[in-house]
Parts: sequence; C-alpha cells; structure tokens
Amino acid sequence: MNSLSKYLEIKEEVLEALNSNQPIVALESTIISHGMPYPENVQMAKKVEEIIRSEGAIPATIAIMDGKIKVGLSDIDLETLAKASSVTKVSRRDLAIVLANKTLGATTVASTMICAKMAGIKFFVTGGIGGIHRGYEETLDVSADLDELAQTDVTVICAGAKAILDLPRTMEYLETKGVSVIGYQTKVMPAFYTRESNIPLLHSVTTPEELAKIVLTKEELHIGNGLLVVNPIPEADSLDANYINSIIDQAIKDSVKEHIFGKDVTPYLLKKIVEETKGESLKANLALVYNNAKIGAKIAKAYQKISANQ
Ligand code: PSU
Ligand code: MN
Repeated sequence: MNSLSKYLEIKEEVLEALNSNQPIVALESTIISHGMPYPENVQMAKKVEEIIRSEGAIPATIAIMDGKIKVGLSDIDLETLAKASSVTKVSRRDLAIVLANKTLGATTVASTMICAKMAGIKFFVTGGIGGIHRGYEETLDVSADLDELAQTDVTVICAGAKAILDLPRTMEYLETKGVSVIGYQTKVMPAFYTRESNIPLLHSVTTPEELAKIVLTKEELHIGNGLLVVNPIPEADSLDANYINSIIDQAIKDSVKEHIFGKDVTPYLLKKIVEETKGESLKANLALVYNNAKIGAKIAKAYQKISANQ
C-alpha cells in the first residue's frame, strides 16, 4: 500500500467515476461546519450534491474522519459534520495533525484542494474563497487559500471573495502568485453577496466549454497551479451593496473589539452577518452556492468531453 492510500478513503461511486472518466465535483466541509448554522448547513450540503447529480456529474464532499481523508460522504457523515460542536477547521497546516489524532475535521478551500488533488479530482465548487483580510497592515491575516491556489492544480468555482475581505489586495496577491482569475459571464470581480465590485477582470468566458478548454490547455502546459473561476450570485438573490457593506463594516469592528483572530475570524464574521441581516445573507449564500454547483458541474462535464476527444 502506498502511503497516500493509507489515508484516502474514496467512496465507491466516486472511485467508479474516477476509473471510468466521469465528471466529478469536489466540495468542502468547512462551509458546512463553520460557514452556516444548523440545519440549513446540512440541507445545503445535500442539495448541492443533488444539483451536481442532476447536471450529470458525481459530487464528492471531503472531510477528515477517523484518521481518513474521506472523499465522498454519506448523509450520516454530512449530518455529523453539520451538528458536531467540536469539528476542527482544517487548513493545510492542520491536515496531518487531525489525521494522526483521528479527530473530526472539516476542510477549508485550501485543504479541500489538497485532498481533491490527491484523489485525482480536478474541479471543486464552493461559496467564496478566503483572501486578504481588511486591516492586513495590523494583523497580517492572509488566508492559506490564496497560497494553495498558487501551488495546487485544481479549478475552484466560487462567487468571488466577499467584502469582509480586502478585495483589491486579494486580487493583487493572486496576480503576484500567478493565479488565473476567470469571470464566468462577467467582466468584473463578483463580491459574493453582490454581483459586482469595482475590480475589472482581465479574462472572462461565456460558456463551460470555453472554460474547459482553458483548463485543458493549462494542464497540457504543466503550469501546475490552481485556477479560479468567479461566478456572480444570480441577480434575483443578490443583496443591496450599501446595505450589506454597512453590516459587514460593523461586524469587522465588532470582531476587533472582541479580539477575534486567526482561524476564528471568518466564521465569526459570517455568523454575525447572518444574525444582523436576520437570515438574508444566509439565503443569498445558499443561492450562490447552488448556482456555483450548477456551473461547476457543467464545466466538469465539458472538460470530460473535450479531454476524451484528445
Ligand atoms: N467563505 C464563505 N464561507 C465559508 C468560507 C469562506 O463564504 O465557509 C470558509 C472556506 O472554507 C474558506 C475558509 O476556505 O472559510 C477561509 O478561512 P480563513 O479566512 O480562516 O482562511
Ligand atoms: Mn486567516
């Protein structure tokens, strides 16, 4: 047994899909355990999988359980992650520790990318990526997601980075690290709860096929880093920019006052924003994840089709 297969536990249907070259979409679990309240989190996790299936791809939600990297979870696993109060938020630095200790861990964008790559999955759908936090000058808070995108060859489909972050700096960092950011039917960076920021994108596509061709080309060149697809929240679900930004501003002030730091910052802000918007932000968050799942599955399918014809 090679050392990796000792830790990887790939669900049967995902394994079959890998062996027969079917499209697969990976999903993270921190969004379940730390990103949304119960029971909406588990409902979201199940519905995202359904959407991916209805588009003709196989979902593979990833988490750390019983000393294994589980790729593809059962409904019981999803329920456990959604309910348990002692789930570790696992980023790159935590992966070996949580595996060795056999504790329960939810994977962030960074560690889901690592695990997807280990399993041979090329596409990964989430809500929003982490980035450079506002107040970076003081805290040096930069999400490990950005460096993972710089080094791990997986395509991540998201709705941009939300305004809890410093968007211009996040984009500068991605540029420095050589990460391609491609708008899906948009020419500006989406800001998660809203469709637009004031940051123009250099590249955009209008179809999954165009995107798939870029992914294949990047692969054939062995460039080796990640690729970020940014897909705006549907118009009908987007929030008013002034409204949500004032709530975000206040939540950030509160986080400073309460001395929240490190990995607790993002979950704290998300929770606060859900409370202050009386659930409006949660509704928007769910809608954008579903939209990303649909587009992500379409891209995975288009990729499978063109790569089979090579
Ligand atoms: N953005 C969301 N919901 C989330 C996250 C980001 O809208 O749940 C999670 C993702 O797992 C992401 C992580 O990888 O937060 C980033 O955390 P940090 O900022 O501590 O790197
Ligand atoms: Mn951080």
